[in-house]
Amino acid sequence: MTASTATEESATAKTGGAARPGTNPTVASLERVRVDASDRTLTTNQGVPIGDNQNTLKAGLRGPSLLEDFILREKVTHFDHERIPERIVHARGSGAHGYFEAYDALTQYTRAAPFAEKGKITPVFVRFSTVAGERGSKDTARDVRGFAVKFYTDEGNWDLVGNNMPVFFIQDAMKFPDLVHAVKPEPHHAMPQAASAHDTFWDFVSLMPESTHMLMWLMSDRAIPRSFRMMQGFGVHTFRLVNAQDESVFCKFHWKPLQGTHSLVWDEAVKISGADPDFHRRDLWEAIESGEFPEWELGLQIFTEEQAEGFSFDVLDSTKIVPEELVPLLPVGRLVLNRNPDNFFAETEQVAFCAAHIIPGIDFSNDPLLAGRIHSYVDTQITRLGGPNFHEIPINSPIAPVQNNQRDGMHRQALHRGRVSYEPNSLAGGCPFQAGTGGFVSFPAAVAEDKVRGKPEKFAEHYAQATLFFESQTAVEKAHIAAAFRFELSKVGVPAIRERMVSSLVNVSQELAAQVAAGLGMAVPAAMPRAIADPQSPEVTVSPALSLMARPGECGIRTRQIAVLVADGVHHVSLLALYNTLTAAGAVVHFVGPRVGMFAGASGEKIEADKSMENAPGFLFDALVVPDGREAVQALAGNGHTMEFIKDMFRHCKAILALGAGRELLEMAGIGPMMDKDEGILLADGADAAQIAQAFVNAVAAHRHPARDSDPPTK
Ligand code: HDE
Repeated sequence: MTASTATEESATAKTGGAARPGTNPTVASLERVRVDASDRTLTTNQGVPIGDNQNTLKAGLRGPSLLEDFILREKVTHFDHERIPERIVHARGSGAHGYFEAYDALTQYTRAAPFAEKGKITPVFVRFSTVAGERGSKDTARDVRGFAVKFYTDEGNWDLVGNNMPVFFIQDAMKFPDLVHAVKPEPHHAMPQAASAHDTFWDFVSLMPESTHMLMWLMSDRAIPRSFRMMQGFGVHTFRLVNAQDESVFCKFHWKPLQGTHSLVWDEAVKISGADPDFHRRDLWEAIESGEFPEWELGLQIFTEEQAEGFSFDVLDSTKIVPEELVPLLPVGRLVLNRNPDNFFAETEQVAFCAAHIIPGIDFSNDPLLAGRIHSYVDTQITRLGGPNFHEIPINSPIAPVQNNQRDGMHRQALHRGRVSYEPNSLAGGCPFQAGTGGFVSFPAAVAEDKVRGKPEKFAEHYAQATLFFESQTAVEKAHIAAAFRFELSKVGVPAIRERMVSSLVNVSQELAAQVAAGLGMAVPAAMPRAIADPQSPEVTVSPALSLMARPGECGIRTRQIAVLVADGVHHVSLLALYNTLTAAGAVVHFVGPRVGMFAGASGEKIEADKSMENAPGFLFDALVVPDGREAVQALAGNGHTMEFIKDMFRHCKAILALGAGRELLEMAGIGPMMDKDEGILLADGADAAQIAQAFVNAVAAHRHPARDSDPPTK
């Protein structure tokens, strides 16, 4: 590889294909740190070639090991220090490279570089995460998901460090350590891992009515997404946009997935966490590897300070949304993730998102939760990444040139030349100069008040938007919320905590409180006293945008995982016809057998199972095909896994197609009585597989068939 092609390759790598070689100072540094194991001699960290990497240096073959073995000692010492502190929250995650493309210039509102002109491309790195679990925990825990985007803009790095829910538990950063201590494993026995279903969490939130709105989101199916690729993202806080004329508007950021918004159901999430704890991480990785690049549309809610003053809620309160019916979304661009990291540790683990990283054209609001974040992120990286120079780690280094007089510190990479490291100076011709109004200038929002600790009045209204959320859900979603409260509170050991929480829910919805109370075998308590007696009436009382099921998006079946059961004697021809239609529609079809490997079709054809019912249980798939072929059906009927496989598919409301004799397996699984009533169950003769294929595609595209949900509110 020549020097110039090496540079070009790594430029493309860093930017997901969008960089212009030669304009990116990080490219050279990346090239220096990127290591390709092929074709190289094994060396020590000092570059000394190693002759023997198998044996310790000893005094004789059976003699004692020698202290002078610097090769062994360097290797083991480095190994001893391979782990760094994990993130205190959001420890478990997955990242990918990509780009953001602006639909149009947004200069009317902001001078921020990514929105400067139509079609502008800005490289990004995105990390998705769970919040409470440790690094080695599971993906499908009930939890908030982080959705953090680092834009490598021409004017420096902008980090939009958001979540998949638009509100938060608390209104003020002062309460964040308390919240995190409450949700993390209880300190005396360090349990439970990656779960909010325990006493300390519910003790805290039931004493903090401001968290009620967020609890509704957390107990909804949004907390168990089907995929990182199928969840929304939100900036949560109100931000400011500032244009070149120094005019400012308020703004909320929304990411909408083009893959649709889909979730798991609880029983499925629990089972997946055992069979594949890496379910979401694998899904993201495999989609990108196969060229199915996930996309999101960025939408902005833009409103003026004057408008905000008239709202029934305070836009500085992160426990409140701005309903889309009040301020509609303005679509401004798209995010595409098109390259997996080369190295998980170097990139996904070492990436340092900071809520303080903003650029000219973006500014903070006075949200008191945001203020704490501006401090916290830089501070935590200093411990986590070992010092103040974490911005020099390649994944964190900006594309825009970095020039200032900060010097030294742990792990400094830059080689500053010359003797000037101060400003003003004459010895370096005054460089580097400050940019004046061309640089970042804080929006001059007026401040003239007494120093106080307290909250504005509208912050005291805690329930109107929790009610809005609940009332905007479909019946199935409401049932899932009630079931989630029931489950979580049933894990709480102290009855007074359960009761306090249900008394708070009475203020959200009598219907919800009654269902949760019934599920816990208790009477509905009196409503918790409210902090504010006569709040302003909300502008919006039902918002379809808050329901996942009301607006899942029309996304077909691309990347959907479909299990086709096989065994010796399977009717091969019908499966081939189906396979062709499903894969043409973008689905990923897996042949799943009693074991992996080759099976013989009814007419002797070979069919290979890439998965077995043992290594890939039914709940890992989005849909099921039960095959025709008498001998195969008998073999499957005799296998202990088959019934559970089918039952889980049915229980989780997924599309099922049974061909010919395969119908008997559905009957054996006890779903015979539902067969003719459920639009998610399709039956056809093996010979008619090609004809039914499109109907099956439509049934899979519906994601789920909740009419058969076993936990509706009315039963
Ligand atoms: Fe974070 N948060 N947070 N947070 N947060 C961290 O930073 C913090 C909050 C969010 O993929 C930490 O590098 C405080 C809201 C994401 O690396 C830490 C407060 C939102 C990520 C931290 C909040 C978030 C973090 C831990 C209240 C949604 C993962 C490790 C004042 C808008 C980023 C780290 C990644 C990570 C502090 C509240 C999102 C300790 C003090 C609200 C997505 O700095």
